[in-house]
Amino acid sequence: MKDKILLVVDMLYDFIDGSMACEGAEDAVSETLAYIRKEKPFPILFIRDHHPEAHCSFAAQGGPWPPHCVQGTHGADIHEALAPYAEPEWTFFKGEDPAREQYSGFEGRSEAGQSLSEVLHLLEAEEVYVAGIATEYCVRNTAEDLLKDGFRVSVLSGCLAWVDRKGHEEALQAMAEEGIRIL
Ligand code: VGL
Ligand code: ZN
Repeated sequence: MKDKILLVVDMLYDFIDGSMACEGAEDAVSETLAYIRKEKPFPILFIRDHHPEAHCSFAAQGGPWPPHCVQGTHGADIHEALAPYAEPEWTFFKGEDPAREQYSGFEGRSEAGQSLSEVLHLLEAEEVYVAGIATEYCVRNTAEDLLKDGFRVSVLSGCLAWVDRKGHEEALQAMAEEGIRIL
């Protein structure tokens, strides 16, 4: 049987206990770790929000968010429980252009310059399991792009955290209607 491919979206300190701490984040990390130990997915791909200091999404530049996931800071790091699973060839950085908001992991690039779509096609992926933060933003945008790119998408609802609970529930509902499996 083919291995399960897991995509872990933005499980970074600023979204867990930092400037944009999301509701449910600690549980999302421990549930993701439990999923990894139980299901042994392979490979595990990671998305990392990775902003320059004066990014357009920050309030000082007129954006909606406090500064977060600034390149080179602790807040931009993957949670230490998950970091050992992150391989450079399967880690995609997004939000590096100071002038563009990028919620979808599809806009990210690995160190070697590959996109998530490129790597998933090379892996001959059919289905992708998704865990991450925040449900309403990066998780939803990434899951929708996966679906548009032809993959079956299963979102692990126990492995999510959110900015706003109502927004989280609405996003789950919308994804389900679009054909994304909510597990
Ligand atoms: C995200 C807000 C700002 C996300 C990233 O990854 O969901 N949300 N930057
Ligand atoms: Zn961001």
